[in-house]
Amino acid sequence: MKEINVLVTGAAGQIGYALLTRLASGETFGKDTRVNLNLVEVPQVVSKLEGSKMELEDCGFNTLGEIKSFSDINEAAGDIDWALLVGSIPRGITINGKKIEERADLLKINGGIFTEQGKALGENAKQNAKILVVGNPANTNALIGCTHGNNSTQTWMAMTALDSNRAKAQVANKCNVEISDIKKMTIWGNHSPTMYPDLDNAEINNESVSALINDKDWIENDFLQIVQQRGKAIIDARGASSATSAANAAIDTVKATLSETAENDWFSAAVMSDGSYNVPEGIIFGFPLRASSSGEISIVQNLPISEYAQNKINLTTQELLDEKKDISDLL
Ligand code: NAX
Repeated sequence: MKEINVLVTGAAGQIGYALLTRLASGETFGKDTRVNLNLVEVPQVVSKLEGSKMELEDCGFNTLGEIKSFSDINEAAGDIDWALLVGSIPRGITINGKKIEERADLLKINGGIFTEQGKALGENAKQNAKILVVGNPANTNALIGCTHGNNSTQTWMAMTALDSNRAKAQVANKCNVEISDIKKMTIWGNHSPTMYPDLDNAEINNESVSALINDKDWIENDFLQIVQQRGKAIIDARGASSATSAANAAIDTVKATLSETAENDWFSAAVMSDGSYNVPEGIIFGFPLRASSSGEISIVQNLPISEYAQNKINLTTQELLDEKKDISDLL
């Protein structure tokens, strides 16, 4: 059997719980690949990982390799092929008697975590490691991690696949088609309510989804609002944030990079901007992406962008530039 080493931070959290079985079952990396898991948690919680380990063993997956628990990212990062950085400090938590509500405070606290994680992965993970940041604020956390990783052969991404899947679900409902009929969904920008899900360039049977729907009001109001606010709607209904769907999106992102992207499709994730589509370099931005057979990721070029879409892209760009300014001392 082949072997792959996967690191998951926040492994005892709710997304971590939903994620681990799907990483280990053979579904993600294939039935011929044994998955070694390095699970990382804060020291107060790390003992809970013993329970996750027992459950994984009890699943009886042939593909489950060695499971190790860590509270030190430097020890955990050795020889890692894939890192899923899920752990972060949520808005609303009280630290040293202060409730963390402001975006700037949240960015700074998480920035500290991602500085350390970036350094550890840059120095100790494999040279071709891929790193997916799920923990919010995901794009800016990834920017901090990537900067401190300082390793040009590793690939950092922030997750927008959940937004892409949410957009596809709404379109499938509206157009009465299967999810798999919907191709080329792009989430431009930040994983936040300013993200822009692009239906002009998404396709069903090679036809533009926005042309097919032909209902500007639904696209610009109902659809956009539902997708951008879906995370909040789930918190309101469930009393907890998205977990199964977030774990599923992380798995989708990993799988999307493991083989060459189909000619008639692409996938969504945020990567370091190289100036494509006039997005300033040096921010982690949601783009349409393709993977090559050797696992290299590139930004799909030359898509038409309407004036309406450009305005939305400008808004989400500005938000990421503002976030970058808030953490400039950490870069
Ligand atoms: P939980 O609070 O259930 O779990 C987070 C876990 O991370 C906790 O067990 C905590 O101890 C751990 N943790 C905190 N700091 C850590 C560190 N420095 N090293 C290792 N572990 C650490 O949250 P959960 O619902 O699992 O969500 C995790 C993150 O995903 C949150 O930041 C959340 O906002 C974010 N999300 C991102 C999404 C995306 O699409 N990018 C969607 C879902 C989710 O909201």
